[in-house]
Amino acid sequence: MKSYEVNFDGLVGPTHNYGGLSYGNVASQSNSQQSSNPKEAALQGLAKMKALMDMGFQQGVLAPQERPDVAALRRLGFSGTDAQVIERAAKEAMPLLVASCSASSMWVANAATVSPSADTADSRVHFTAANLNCKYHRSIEHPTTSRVLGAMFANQQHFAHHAALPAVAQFGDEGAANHTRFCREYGEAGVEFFVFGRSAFDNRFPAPQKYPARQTLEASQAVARLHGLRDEGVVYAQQNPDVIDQGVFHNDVIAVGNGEVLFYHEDAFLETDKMLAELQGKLAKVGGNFQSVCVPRSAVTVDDAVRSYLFNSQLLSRPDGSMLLIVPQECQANERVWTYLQSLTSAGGLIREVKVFDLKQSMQNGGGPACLRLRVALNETELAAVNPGVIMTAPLYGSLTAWVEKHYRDRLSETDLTDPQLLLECRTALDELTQILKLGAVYPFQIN
Ligand code: SUG
Repeated sequence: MKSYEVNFDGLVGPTHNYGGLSYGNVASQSNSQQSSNPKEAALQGLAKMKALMDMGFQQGVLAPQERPDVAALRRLGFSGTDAQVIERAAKEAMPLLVASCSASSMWVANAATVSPSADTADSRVHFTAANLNCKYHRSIEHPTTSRVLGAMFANQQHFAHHAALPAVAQFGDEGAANHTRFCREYGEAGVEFFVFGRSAFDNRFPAPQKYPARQTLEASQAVARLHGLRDEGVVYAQQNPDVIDQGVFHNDVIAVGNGEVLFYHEDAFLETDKMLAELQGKLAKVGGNFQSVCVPRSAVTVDDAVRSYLFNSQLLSRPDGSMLLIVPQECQANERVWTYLQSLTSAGGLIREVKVFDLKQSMQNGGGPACLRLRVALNETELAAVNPGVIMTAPLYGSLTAWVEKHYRDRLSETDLTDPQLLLECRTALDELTQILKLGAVYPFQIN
């Protein structure tokens, strides 16, 4: 049976803004307070989805969330009508209002961890929503994420959904951004690679000194257990704490994998040789030939990687077996990174082509091409069981573009977030979106 890697991209929400909310994420910190352009952000994301679809890849779309999250503000003690809740939060606790307005659910690589059916004990595709509890503005995403994923992958015969892990730092889980899967064919058993930043219970693992390590070993292990993965099909590795302290807040900022290939920076991991040997050995047991492409620090520094998002790229398999790398424009702007990419593609290795996308609106918050997509490997039967409303087609691209043009503002500053009208605009837009994507009622305002 045929199998595919389907990229579900997060549609940027109408409140996309630069809140400076993510300590440890250099771009989020340095662009704080700038005004944003939500319309441009959403159109840039849609253009990437359309381009990948046009290149013949399977492409889906994941809906944004209701913001400002008035229910979250109510849980923090703000009361009255929705407009009063927003006005009171604006007056008394602006940082909480900003957090409740974040469109951060667009970075769907953090929405969940997904294990394909070929890896799991019950042969279903498993999803665990990420608790994202390192940052308040992200910790409020998972209830709606679970409902949206439930509406997209609604067939219980093929899809199993797990609630987010307990919402404490010891189980900090950032989803697929710290998870990669190696395999020969997408429909065959593979090796799932979990990268953690620290251990919550075992102090033999070093931790970063400056910035938070968002993913714990214990969270990754819990996800592997929930998904029913075999020990032989799992490899855990620790991210180098020094690179976390240089702004590598997720593993997908310093490494990307696909098929049998891991593309990574020399400084990405601890005990790299041991890790590579384990990946090689375990993939060989399921018939795969693990290959790695290491980018030396002499060619590209960690700082270059953080600024350009070279590794936050999409590594895609083409029908002839070669690979294509989807990178953000910032890679072209960095001379060392661009020189490296030229030599990589001309070397005649596996990665033959680089395609550049303008994702500046998302990049300014630390979200590149890979952050914007959640990969779900599906066989033909499973793909047919996905809600067809969320699979990208030319007409859907047209509808979504028109929807963005109709509902989104082209400028948003912090003061605009205090305007209760923004909530109404967002709800009107999302109500229409659930009809376009055939999701049913998934948002708090549609349910309560
Ligand atoms: O969690 N930025 C996100 C970026 C997530 C990128 N995802 C992956 N690497 N997979 C984060 O730090 C910034 C929001 C703001 O500052 O307004 C933010 O949440």
